[in-house]
Amino acid sequence: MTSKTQSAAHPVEASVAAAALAGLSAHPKRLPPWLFYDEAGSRFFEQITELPEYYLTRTERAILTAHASEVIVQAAHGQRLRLVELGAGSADKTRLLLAAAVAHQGKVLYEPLDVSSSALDEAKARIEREIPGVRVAPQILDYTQGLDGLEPDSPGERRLVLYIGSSIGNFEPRTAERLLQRLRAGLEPGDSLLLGVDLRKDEATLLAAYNDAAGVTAAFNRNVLVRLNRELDANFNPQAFAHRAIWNAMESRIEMHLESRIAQRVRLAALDFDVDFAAGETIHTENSYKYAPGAAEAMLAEAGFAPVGSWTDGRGWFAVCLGRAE
Ligand code: AVI
Repeated sequence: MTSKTQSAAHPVEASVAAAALAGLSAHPKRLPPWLFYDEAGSRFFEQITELPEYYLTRTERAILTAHASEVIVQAAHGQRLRLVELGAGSADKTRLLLAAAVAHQGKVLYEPLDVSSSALDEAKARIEREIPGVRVAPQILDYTQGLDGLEPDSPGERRLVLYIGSSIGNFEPRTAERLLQRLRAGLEPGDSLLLGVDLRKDEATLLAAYNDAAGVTAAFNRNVLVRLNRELDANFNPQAFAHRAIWNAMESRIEMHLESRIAQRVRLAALDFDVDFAAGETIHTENSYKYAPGAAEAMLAEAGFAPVGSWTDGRGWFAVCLGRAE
């Protein structure tokens, strides 16, 4: 967990302070994407998932609607299954898998892992109310550090870890590989991992998904500056930064940036730190990697998960891959 230090005005989250200081001192400037997800940012993200241009969520949901039972049967492999989710639950998509697990084995234990207890409490109340047969046991855990801290499987039980929603795509390939290896190290042979990844497709479709007509993604991107204003007593004018989404074909990723419309100096008072922007200078706020067909399966295999199944939609836009720990 992050520690808090005091500033004159209010407590400053040390991880936020460190990320802002390092990122805004770097060349080119950058901020890590986890900074998006304060309360307002999480709300913007929920709105993004419903945008007409943001095909990811509805495409993955369609895949799971068609194949949830198959996923559960394959993962269970004749044993009782227990579901762990990295993140506090992707709402209706998780629900499809939980309902399939209840249909398959009567009752199921569901353990969402997150760093924030409020997101977990909400997930627990909602899911237990809506799907009888599911017992929710939330765990406050930073899964990027591995799964130590989870109870081991009971005899006759297997674990299915859900890492859906293309969340892995926000990590650099090396970091993503290391994360999968860490997850594998925390599992027993026979346990499995379900990975949802976004696939490469035509540039116009990709760009539209990250540059929607209603401007929700732009607001999501700029919200990081609003957060720094609040938490670090900064004086960013968010409207003085343009939202930019670009397709980097070499790296196979969508990049999000905030581009300074003018030459300006911004003060982060809680850090006693001033930062200068030239007109047109950018802050790189996010990468969203798009995988070639077969790449996610290869990455799973590399981390020690044997391929069990891989499902996609009719257009081949998104893939959900199941790997079993060997
Ligand atoms: C959370 N993650 C998978 C989203 C993505 O598509 O990379 C975050 C996002 N950024 C802009 N729109 C959505």
